[in-house]
Amino acid sequence: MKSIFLISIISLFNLCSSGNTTQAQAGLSADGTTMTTKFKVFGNCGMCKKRIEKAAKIDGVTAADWDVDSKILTIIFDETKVKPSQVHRAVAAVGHDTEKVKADDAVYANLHECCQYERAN
Ligand SMILES: [Cu+2]
Repeated sequence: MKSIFLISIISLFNLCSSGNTTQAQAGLSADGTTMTTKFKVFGNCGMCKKRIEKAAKIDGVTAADWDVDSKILTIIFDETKVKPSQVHRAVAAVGHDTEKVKADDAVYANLHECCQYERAN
């Protein structure tokens, strides 16, 4: 009975320590090329979410998730293949301003009415 108790304590400890390791390495995979980054992309709705995520998935981007409430786009990408600045440009190209790249006015004007988010100017 005592050994079972000991084993469960040990496995509990292992669980905790593996959790800490994962946290310490956040953003960098074991091979050292996959990175995670987040940046703001302006938009309004679920249609924007689909458009933004589709545009963000350029070559080298393995995952893209845009949050409607926070307007934060999270991308997982291979840093040997693509730079975040390219993703900013790709998202702006479909009409959505990012925190670094502004979309073309004509492309913005072509967005669905409900997708025309408020712009600073
Ligand atoms: Cu929309």
